[in-house]
Amino acid sequence: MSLELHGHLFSSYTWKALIPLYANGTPFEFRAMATDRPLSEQFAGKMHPEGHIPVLVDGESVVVEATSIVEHLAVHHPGPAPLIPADPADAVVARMIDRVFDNYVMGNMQRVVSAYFINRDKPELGLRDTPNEAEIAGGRARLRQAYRWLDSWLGANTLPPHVSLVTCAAAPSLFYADWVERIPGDCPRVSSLRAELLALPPVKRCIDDARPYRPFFPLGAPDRD
Ligand SMILES: N[C@@H](CCC(=O)N[C@@H](CS)C(=O)NCC(=O)O)C(=O)O
Repeated sequence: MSLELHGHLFSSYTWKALIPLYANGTPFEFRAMATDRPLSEQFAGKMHPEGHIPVLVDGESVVVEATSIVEHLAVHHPGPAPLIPADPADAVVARMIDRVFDNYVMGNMQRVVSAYFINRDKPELGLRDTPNEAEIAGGRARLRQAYRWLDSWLGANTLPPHVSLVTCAAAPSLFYADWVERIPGDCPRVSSLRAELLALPPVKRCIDDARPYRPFFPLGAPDRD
């Protein structure tokens, strides 16, 4: 049965779906979205309720939402990477931390990036002459709040072994969030986690494949990572 992932190599949520595929050596075809026309006019955009990527097509099944793609892969294409912890109580914690990374790290990183676009739902329309400073300040403040919460949580809890749902959520969100608002020195556990994640082979592959697109990062990509 054929497996297709529709997305873009620079898209953080596409990485979230690529990481488990790479970690388990799952064969699939990557379908790159065109960036010069609305996503809503392309296959993946028509499949998702709000026209987002990634979208996984597994035979007759269309799976939207990156977390659900990871869950789908765990059930239908299992491999050596323990995507969802076997212990139900540990799985609940992994899902909770997945939500924290998506809602409060990825979400606030995207909030800042979106402040540079004319229309956040239509990135193909290009960048604003003047970014929305209130949105940038608000997103950055929330990121600092999320880093502090995570640092404290990591001090009292242990993450599941890599590569899990948490890895898939944490790697792209911390990768890009740190470009938007650097992880402060008083959050050493979050900094260490980011470094550890970036060194994992499936994450490194996402980072390297996305390198050619760095000039498109609206804030300017830093000269590191
Ligand atoms: N809740 C979605 C969010 C996906 C998302 O925000 N994708 C971004 C790319 S990283 C997107 O499609 N942006 C294009 C747009 O909003 O038109 C998920 O978890 O898959």
